[in-house]
Amino acid sequence: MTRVAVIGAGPSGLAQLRAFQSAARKGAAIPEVVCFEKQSDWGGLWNYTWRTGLDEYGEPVHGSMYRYLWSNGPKECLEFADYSFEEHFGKPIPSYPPRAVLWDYIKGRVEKADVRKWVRFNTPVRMVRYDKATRKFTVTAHERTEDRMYDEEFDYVVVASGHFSTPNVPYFEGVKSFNGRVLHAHDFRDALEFKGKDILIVGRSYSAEDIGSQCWKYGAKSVTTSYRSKPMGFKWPENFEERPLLQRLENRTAYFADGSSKEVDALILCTGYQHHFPFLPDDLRLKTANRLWADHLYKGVIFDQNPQLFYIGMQDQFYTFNMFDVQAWWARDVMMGRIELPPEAELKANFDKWRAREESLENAEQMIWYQGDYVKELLAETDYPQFDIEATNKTFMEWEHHKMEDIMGFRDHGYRSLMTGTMAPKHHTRWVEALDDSLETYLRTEPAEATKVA
Ligand code: FAD
Ligand code: NA7
Repeated sequence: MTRVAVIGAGPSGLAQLRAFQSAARKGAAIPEVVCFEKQSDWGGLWNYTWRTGLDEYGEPVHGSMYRYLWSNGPKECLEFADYSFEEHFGKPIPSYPPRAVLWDYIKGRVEKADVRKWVRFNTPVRMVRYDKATRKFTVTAHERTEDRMYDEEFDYVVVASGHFSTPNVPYFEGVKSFNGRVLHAHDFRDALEFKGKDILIVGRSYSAEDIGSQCWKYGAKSVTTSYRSKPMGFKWPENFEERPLLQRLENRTAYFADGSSKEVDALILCTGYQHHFPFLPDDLRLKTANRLWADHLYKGVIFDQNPQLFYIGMQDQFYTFNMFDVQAWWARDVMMGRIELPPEAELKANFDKWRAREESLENAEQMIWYQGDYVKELLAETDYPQFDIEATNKTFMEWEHHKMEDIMGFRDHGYRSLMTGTMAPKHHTRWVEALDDSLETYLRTEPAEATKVA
């Protein structure tokens, strides 16, 4: 029997499990699927952990998510086409759910699909090898609760281990003797730690924007962000500012490229992540920067040096959950022989076309249409439920517009579901005032006393 190994049970790996289960439900004979997950539960980054550094088994902690995180884009743009928010929650909910609500939604679909039995938890993959003669992979896995390592053979491997977990940590002069706290976004957990403090953030992307906004919301005295390329350019509140790149630190003073300086209590490096696959040898390992068209992936999914190896969710992301789904459905159909791969030259030409267009992109709007078009290309080739990509793009445009209008208020907006047509209700509490991010509080239709935690 054909065997498929899926590495990781985050949104990407779960998309792969659901893709196979959906084919089975429609009567197809599917391969045996084994999913290896190093954490004790599924959901990937959405499964919050308080741990940082190493976990209880000495493994690097995967989680980069923090408390009070609310979706940074409208839920309408990531909604599964085969499992709506309304189906899961039994009612329409507002557009920017906190982490726990999204985790619940992700879990709901795979619980319904009954695929937990395919997942081996607490089991990091240590190594994958490919044998050219047998055309099989050997996966070495480590079951941590019994501390047992074993090998198994597979015909296909799907890498869905995420790429926002291993931090990129640049060096800044003087950081060794800085007299405050220094951390990377990966280890950030609770904004209340920075209440009353002057914080400095390096970076200008999602983590910088969101961790900065969080710290501000939870009472930081001031937030200074420092950019390498260009400012984020939002209309920040009074005690929130952007400065050019940090040059050096001396005791508690930070010096910037424009010659200015500021006393700060903490330095949070929001400097991105590395695609890091310590369990893959040279001939199977994806090496790419975080970009919309990743290197070495035909159709954004198949490894260019081995068509039995797939990578899901390795792009930089505007689209997330439903893009992973479309990729997983597509990969499934290749593995099941439903999609016949075109000759290599054609795949290469397709790759070059997307790469050339990627290199011409100038702004977020173009990037969103680009990723939308990519999703559309794969969607047309599978039986994943069709959904309106143009309308999704337009929702992203509204989101961008709302952010430019009011960076601390954009999450108060609601959007129409592209899957059910229902308009999202307004949340009972403005985001800046909603300090309790629990699922129970979010799903209430009225504000409650419990919205105050600090
Ligand atoms: P992950 O969620 O990272 O899951 C990968 C899984 O693989 C994990 O469970 C991990 O334990 C497992 N794994 C890793 N290595 C191994 C191994 N060797 N063996 C076995 N298992 C392994 N997206 C949005 O749409 N909206 C948001 O608001 C949003 N906010 C974000 C906030 C933060 C701080 C970060 C870091 C990302 C955010 N994202 C957001 C993007 C996020 O990447 C996706 O939503 C999604 O989690 C990606 O899914 P994934 O399955 O590809 O990766
Ligand atoms: P991103 O989106 O990869 O952004 C990384 C940021 O780090 C970006 O602004 C970079 O600056 C900056 N960076 C990287 N190296 C340096 C150095 N050496 N000096 C200064 N600045 C640097 O990562 P994020 O963590 O923000 O977002 C990842 C995901 O988490 C995302 O999908 C969200 O949904 C949540 P640049 O822009 O190149 O000038």
